[in-house]
Amino acid sequence: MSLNKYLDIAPEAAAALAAGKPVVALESTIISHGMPYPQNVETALAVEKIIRDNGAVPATVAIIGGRLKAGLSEQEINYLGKTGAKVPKASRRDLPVLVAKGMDGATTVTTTMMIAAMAGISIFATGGIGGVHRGAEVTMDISADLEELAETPVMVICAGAKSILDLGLTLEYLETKGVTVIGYGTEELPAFYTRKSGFQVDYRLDTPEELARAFHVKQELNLRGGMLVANPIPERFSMDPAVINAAIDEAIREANERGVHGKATTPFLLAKVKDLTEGSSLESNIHLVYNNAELAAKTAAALCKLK
Ligand code: PSU
Ligand code: MN
Repeated sequence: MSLNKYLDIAPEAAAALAAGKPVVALESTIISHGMPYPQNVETALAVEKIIRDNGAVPATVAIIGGRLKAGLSEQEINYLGKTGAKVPKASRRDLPVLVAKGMDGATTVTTTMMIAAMAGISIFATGGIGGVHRGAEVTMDISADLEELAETPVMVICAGAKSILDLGLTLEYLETKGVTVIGYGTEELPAFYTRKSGFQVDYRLDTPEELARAFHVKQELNLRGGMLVANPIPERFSMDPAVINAAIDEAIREANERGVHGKATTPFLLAKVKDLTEGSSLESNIHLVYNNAELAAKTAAALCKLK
């Protein structure tokens, strides 16, 4: 089954979608650029298992050989993990050329939302989204993820955003674009490694059923765009804010010093923070993704019941 000549929906996901069963999309930048091998592959496979254990079918999204893939085989996940940062990070503007040239691409939140929507998948679990960078009033560095949330009908379940970004400006931008931001069990936007950021979200919802109902109403009202759910990292894996914030400040200082810009900025900052925290952040990163995968599977199941 294919709704688009460039799109391949994996058989398991296609069967689930055709039967009205829950499917959860996952991104691949987190595999190729977000974690080292082999933890990236182990995590990607473990996340798929968590989704299955919670009653949904996983569909990891990527571009392979110029094909838009909704659902990958274990070999394809292995390939993306081993090839790592040599797989080009693919945001919206990268898609046409990568596909035309038959290249690979690691999908960001933006392109994962796009491909999920093409495939008919409504729920997507990830770690953190891109946003408005600190200093954006000068650099204009604002992630395409925010525009995609405004346009594409997919619920993104994340652990908030890292304070490599300006979280206050990120929320302002989302408000301007009409994106509903929901805290899961919290009134505060979590900051990825920590449960708190000091910034309030629009709404607090407390169950997968409530999330599903809000998204369902958005669809029935024909409101375009997605919805952002910020699910705080479990307490026992959350980091000391002083440690993580010092690492982030240092990473931003180095990026400015070296003149890092454009699509390299986010990967540079993430890699630097990881180095500076000696991998203690990796464990947290892995567990917050697990936590989001579980919530996404339950929400996808609840959404199917409403249809
Ligand atoms: N933030 C994270 N981890 C990530 C990313 C962002 O904490 O892995 C990745 C996601 O794929 C996100 C992308 O969609 O980086 C945003 O990149 P940019 O800022 O260049 O739009
Ligand atoms: Mn950017």
